[in-house]
Amino acid sequence: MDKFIVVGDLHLSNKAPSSRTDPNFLATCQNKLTQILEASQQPDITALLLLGDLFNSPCPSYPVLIMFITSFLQKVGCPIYTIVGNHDVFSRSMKTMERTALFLLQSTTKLTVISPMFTPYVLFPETCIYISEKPETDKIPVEMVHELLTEELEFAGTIPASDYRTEAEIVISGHYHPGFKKEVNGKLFLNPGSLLRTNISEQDRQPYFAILTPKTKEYELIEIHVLGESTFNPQAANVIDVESLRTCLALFSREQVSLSIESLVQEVGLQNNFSNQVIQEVLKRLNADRDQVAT
Ligand SMILES: [Mn+2]
Repeated sequence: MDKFIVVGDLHLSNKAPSSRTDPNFLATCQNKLTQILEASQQPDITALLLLGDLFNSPCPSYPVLIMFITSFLQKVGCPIYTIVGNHDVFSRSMKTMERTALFLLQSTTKLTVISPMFTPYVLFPETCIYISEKPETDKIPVEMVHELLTEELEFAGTIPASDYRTEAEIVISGHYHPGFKKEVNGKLFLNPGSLLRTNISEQDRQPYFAILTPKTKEYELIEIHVLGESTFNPQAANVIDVESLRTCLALFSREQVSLSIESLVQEVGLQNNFSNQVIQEVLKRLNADRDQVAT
């Protein structure tokens, strides 16, 4: 029977978010991946599904890439599939895909990116996994999506599971870091939550990954071992999250955009749960740059 390991956003990086105190954040990332790797070695696991945002930026540093390839991609025995998250490409544009680490990995490792550009869908003995096309099949359709799907309407921009139109029997989603699970008219919605806690607001959240059996719609949430609350610095709640700021700037700075930069920054800030303080600081710095160019 098909059995998948389902993992939420990874956000791998060698720089710890400023609210975290990990002495070696890359080692923290590797520790989490090792727990996934060990679970994937169970004999009945058919595939490993990653729900996007593999890295914190479209082009992570080489130490991050090397760790991910040698400690994880090369060691996992089953097929690995992912979808494109908003952190995986620049300006949310698939046109920038060729400049990203995801493109490098799907060209050189066993990682397969399920996307209309590359692989419309994948067939397993009982299950098909797809992202945006309805495959001609009688298998159990499982949709992978990187959208702000939530149990109920949480804030502007979130999509309650009951409003989501899909042909799938099971929708597994990333992007919304707290995660959720819900059944709507017999369809299962499952988001195991992000693997790494990147914001101090998440310090009390227990990260999980899931083992899903599509045929029975059964799943098990497995706890990821964490180091505890000492991982976070409570003082950091009152300071600007420098890493979020860098990420927010990096996602836009290389692209030509025709819309107002203010509205785009607001949007990316909201979508990524950046604090208002970070958003305002990004706008201030962008305006300062603009003033400098003008003078
Ligand atoms: Mn994310």
